[in-house]
Amino acid sequence: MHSPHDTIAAIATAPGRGGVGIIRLSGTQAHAIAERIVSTLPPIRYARHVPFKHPNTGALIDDGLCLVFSAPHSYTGEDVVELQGHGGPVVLDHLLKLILQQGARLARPGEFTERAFLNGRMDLAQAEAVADLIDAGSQAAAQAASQALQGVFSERVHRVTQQLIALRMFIESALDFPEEEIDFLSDARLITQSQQLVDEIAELLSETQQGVLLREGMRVAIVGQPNAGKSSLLNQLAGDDRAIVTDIPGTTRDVLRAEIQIDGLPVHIIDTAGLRESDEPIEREGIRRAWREVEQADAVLFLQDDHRNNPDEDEKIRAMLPRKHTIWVFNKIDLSGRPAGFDQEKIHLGISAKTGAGIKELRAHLKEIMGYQSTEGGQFIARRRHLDALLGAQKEIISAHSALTTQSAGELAAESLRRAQLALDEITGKFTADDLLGEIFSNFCIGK
Ligand SMILES: Nc1nc2c(ncn2[C@@H]2O[C@H](COP(=O)(O)OP(=O)(O)OP(=O)(O)O)[C@@H](O)[C@H]2O)c(=O)[nH]1
Ligand SMILES: [Mg+2]
Repeated sequence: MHSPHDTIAAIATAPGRGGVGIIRLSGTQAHAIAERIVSTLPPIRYARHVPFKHPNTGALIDDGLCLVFSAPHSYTGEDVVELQGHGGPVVLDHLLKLILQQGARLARPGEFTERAFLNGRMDLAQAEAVADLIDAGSQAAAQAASQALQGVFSERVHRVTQQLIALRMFIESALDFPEEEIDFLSDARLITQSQQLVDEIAELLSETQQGVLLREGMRVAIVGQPNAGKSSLLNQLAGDDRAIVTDIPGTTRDVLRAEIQIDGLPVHIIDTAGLRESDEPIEREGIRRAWREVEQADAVLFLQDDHRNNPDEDEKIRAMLPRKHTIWVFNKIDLSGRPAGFDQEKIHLGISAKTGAGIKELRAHLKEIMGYQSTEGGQFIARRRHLDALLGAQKEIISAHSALTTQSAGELAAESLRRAQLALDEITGKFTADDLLGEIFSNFCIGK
């Protein structure tokens, strides 16, 4: 078993060749082990250029900067050393091997950050933001991850928690005086506080939803009859010849994906096999997969050929589509003459996957249906896990509010608030199961 007291080491820079390669050590033995490699450690927090030598033979392996940090003032909160040498895989591996021979253990993925969390250097939401910053797929996502890392999200959760505790204490003190309980509980201040809490959690939820969107993006499936122009639309949106386009119906058999960005929001566009009756096994499998994508999508583009249409078939497909965000898109308007963009009722959208007409409106609409606002500076990144915890807390807060307002049931309200608090604590990791922690950190890269 790995002990939290082991000294751990890993190459912190990306694998492959690079100008600089960094090895990081953390733990009680970090200073002693590094000293055997660099002979004399530089003073704490001073960069010094030193030779890196074999501890037994004294042979020169590399040279570079050595940086020393002392607990608790380091990333992990432990003694830390960074050796910054040349970024070649052979030399870094050699150095790492020597460090491991001196008693360090190879760090697991995310173990440095896990230690930072366990040592109270950051809370769980901030630790997750470290990974999200590294994995960010767009500038907007990176910016939002950086906000969460600074603690913007945690601070918001903390504020709601404080409000919740204040309300809970108010109610619990009322319960201690049963003869006055009813008066206490109908106190206008109490109701106002409880209402504020309901509003506050709703606001936090909607900001968190935006944060999850920025991290995960939105899934948009394109479906329709063969030859409607689905693959052409994928190519048009991706700005690339991603999918094969021919005038043969049934060209696309498999599911194809392209990732695009709309104002920094990642959008996964999914092209599918044309929907029709078919006896051909490969095509049937493609159609089955198309329906699976429809189920998982956040929005569906139901594409119809506006030039050579086949309304009966389209009607059959329409009847099977889910009610969720389905956009009726009429393609090939360069042939049919329909105007580009939405009609008056904002139900039918005319586009041409060939000329690009109407595509701007389509992009704007996708952004709109996800409720995504791109300009907010304070937006933080978030995960589905956070959203689930907030939804759980919201449910409890709403039942507490109704217990207070409609039944004057203080005990019920207090119990709901207690459960809401536990749900909120899961976000920052004050109260989180070990296996969840393991799952979160194992998704990090090694060396972070
Ligand atoms: N004029 C015109 N032709 C288009 C447009 N979009 C697609 N086409 C043509 O329509 C034919 C079918 O296009 P695809 O993109 O392959 O259609 P699909 O829906 O992917 O077809 P399957 O994969 O067979 O289901 C091709 O010949 C395209 O060039 C358009 O907006 N205008
Ligand atoms: Mg196709």
